[in-house]
Amino acid sequence: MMKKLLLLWLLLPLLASAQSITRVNPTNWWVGMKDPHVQLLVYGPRAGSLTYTVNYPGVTLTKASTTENPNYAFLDLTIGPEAKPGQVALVGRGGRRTVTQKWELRARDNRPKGQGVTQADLIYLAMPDRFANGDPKNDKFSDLADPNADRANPFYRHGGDLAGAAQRLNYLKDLGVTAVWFTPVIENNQPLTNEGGAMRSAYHGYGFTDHYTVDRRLGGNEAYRNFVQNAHNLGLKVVQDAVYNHVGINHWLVKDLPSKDWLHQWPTYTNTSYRQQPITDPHAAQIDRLVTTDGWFVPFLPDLNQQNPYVANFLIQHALWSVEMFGVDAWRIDTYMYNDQPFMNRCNAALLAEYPNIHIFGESSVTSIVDQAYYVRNKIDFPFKSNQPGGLDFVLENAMLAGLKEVGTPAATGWDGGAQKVYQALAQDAVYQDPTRLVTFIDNHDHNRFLSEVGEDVDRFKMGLTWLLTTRGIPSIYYGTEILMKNFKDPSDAEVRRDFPGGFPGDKENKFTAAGRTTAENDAFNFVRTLANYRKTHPALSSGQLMQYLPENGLYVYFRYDATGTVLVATNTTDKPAALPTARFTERMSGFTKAQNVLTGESVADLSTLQLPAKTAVVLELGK
Ligand SMILES: [Ca+2]
Ligand SMILES: [Ca+2]
Repeated sequence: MMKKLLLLWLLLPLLASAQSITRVNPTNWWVGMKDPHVQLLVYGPRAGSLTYTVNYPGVTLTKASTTENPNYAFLDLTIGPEAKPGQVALVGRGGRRTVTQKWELRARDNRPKGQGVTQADLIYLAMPDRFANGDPKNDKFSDLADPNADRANPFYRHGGDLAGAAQRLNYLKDLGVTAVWFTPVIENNQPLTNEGGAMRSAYHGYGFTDHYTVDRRLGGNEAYRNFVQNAHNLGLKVVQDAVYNHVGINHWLVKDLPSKDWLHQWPTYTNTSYRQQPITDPHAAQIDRLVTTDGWFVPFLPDLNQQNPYVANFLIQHALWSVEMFGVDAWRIDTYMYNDQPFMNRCNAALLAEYPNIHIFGESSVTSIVDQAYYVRNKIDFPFKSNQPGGLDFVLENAMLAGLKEVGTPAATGWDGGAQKVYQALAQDAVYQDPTRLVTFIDNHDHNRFLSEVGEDVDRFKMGLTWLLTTRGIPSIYYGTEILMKNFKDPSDAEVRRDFPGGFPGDKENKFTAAGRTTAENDAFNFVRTLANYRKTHPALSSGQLMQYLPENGLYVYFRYDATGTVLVATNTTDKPAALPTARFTERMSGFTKAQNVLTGESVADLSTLQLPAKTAVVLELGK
């Protein structure tokens, strides 16, 4: 017995240093992908010191590479057309030791995926932690870096999850929503971090710690797959929120970096300046560009070096894997302008090659048309040409909010006042290859809630929603806007990320039902529902052309039209009723003799003069 123990004691250091494989990313792949190549990131104690072979029909190991960290190997595989689904054995040999790791090749399923979103869609943005809690058992886990959940604390997790959201899909469908976009669902096993003097959880989801795991507090991979399937069954699409720019400081790759240049390293901590101009400025200094793109977003979100080819492959493959595994339809990209733009083009091209209909729209929080155009397919002679099909339209959001704040004031009739701001933003659409692919919005999880932005003025609120749901672009609304949720980001962004009332066990009010909403909330909900459902069935709004007329005297008129119909939107931004002769609009109105008010259902028998109530946008379907 003593001898055996002694032997074990002598062997222990050898066993501890034995090579092994503990992770392979991607965690699986598929046969029959258009691009037959995949690069496996293989991790484990001294996994990089093994010599690898793969003996599987149709699968070829074309290259094995290592980095300065002996715990990593990178295996380039080619999956030939003859390869069948099954368990591929990755065999690593080192001295007398042989390590075998199984890695799965699956058959592709024929469920819908990568369907894309167009102007025919209405996207609903929700934070899953704050929307609905379907499973209180997964609210918190004691083995995670942040073991807390507490709805009384605005900065902690509140327990919302994918099961809860799935239970509300019928609510969204009834509202007229056609696509759901969640803030990221991928694991954020981050500790509480000090932001602005308060300890905060990563409930927003923007600090990934394991790309291949959906956060178990949201229900994990299975719940996400189920959510997408349930959404598809109801005819709704799903948008995934992707983050390439950074990861969480607790990401397993960051804890044992494959190479120092996996991240952007600076002599001392360097934050991004958050400045947009150095990227497009032809006069910019190189250092200003570098700080914008390679500076860290915040100290606990390390900035990825996408010029490192292993990093690039890791991120691109994860994007493909996510669409194939979960069946998502569109791809929203966080902090688009802080990424390496040639990398972004490669990533977009890879997604579009595999899923030609998928829509990709990034977040570039900019204030000028030129800067916004830079990050999408454009017609400007920039030295770098983006291939991104869409983007979030921050410029139009700014214009709408600024214009709406002047509605009902003397400024509404000023030279650049009120609706002029919206008109002028849209008048510059010539810079885009296709402005209809921009995703439009009037609030989101990072901005003040829309109702508060417009001074809780319901007329302005309805006018803004009317513009959003009838002008060009793919509209998106932020959860709770339809039930008059309000607040400024004061004292913090938690104020615009409050729980949806009725989504959580024990809630006193349930605003998912008409009975649980106040009269005013039902009025807002029904307003959105009417327009959202109308645009679903009227191609003039969902795919028609836009023609806008120069606003005059605070009155702004535009048309959406195609061969099947014409919709007129006339906005009176002044505080007095107006009678607007229509002779000026003959180019679009000729031949039409009557109209139906889409919002009120009223018939309009005389189109020669439009009667426009104060502070109101009238939507008319023209008839002959
Ligand atoms: Ca939960
Ligand atoms: Ca960056």
